[in-house]
Amino acid sequence: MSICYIGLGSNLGDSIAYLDNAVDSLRASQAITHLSLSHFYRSKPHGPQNQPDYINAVARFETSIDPHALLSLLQKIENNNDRQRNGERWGARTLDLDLLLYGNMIIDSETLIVPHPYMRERSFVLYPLQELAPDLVFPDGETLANSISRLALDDLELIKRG
Ligand code: A4P
Ligand code: MG
Repeated sequence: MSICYIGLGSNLGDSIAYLDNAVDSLRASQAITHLSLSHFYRSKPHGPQNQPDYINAVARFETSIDPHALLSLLQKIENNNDRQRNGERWGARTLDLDLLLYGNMIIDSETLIVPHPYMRERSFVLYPLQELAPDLVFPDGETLANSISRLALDDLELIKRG
């Protein structure tokens, strides 16, 4: 069993419903156990600005499938939630599932880079991650507390749900 963290994001359609759907699919998967979920946050798009605000969250779970099989599962869930790939990098999307961390592994293959290369620059990743794992240490030895201290909370807005 490995402990994994994924980032969930959406900025098209009913974003909260897409994130809820993704979590339901993960919980229903035989390959995944012990899932816990951060709060949802709203933020301005990083990258191209001509797109709607994002809703983001982070999930932690345990799995015994290998990282590339997990990536395939995440992409299947994206596709089942109306994800269209139009080739534009960092463009608007109904659902984006990024594999942030897989245990303590460092992976650099053609289809998968772990830890996710931009995660430490993104407040919409690190703040929800901190809710789930305040004492987390990255595979290179840096603590989450240290990387988060370099980041501004900037425009991150906690979403209150009923
Ligand atoms: N890939 C490599 N490593 C990974 C990984 N660790 N997790 C490959 C997931 N995928 C990984 O991804 C393109 C390819 O990356 C995949 O085929 C996979 O083999 P994609 O999801 O098709 O395309 P993308 O998401 O547009 O590209 P990318 O570079 O993954 O973008 P990001 O990093 O996902 O950024 N602003 C806010 N506020 N909130 C956001 O969530 N997200 C993005 C997208 C930009 N700005 C944002 C947000
Ligand atoms: Mg992505």
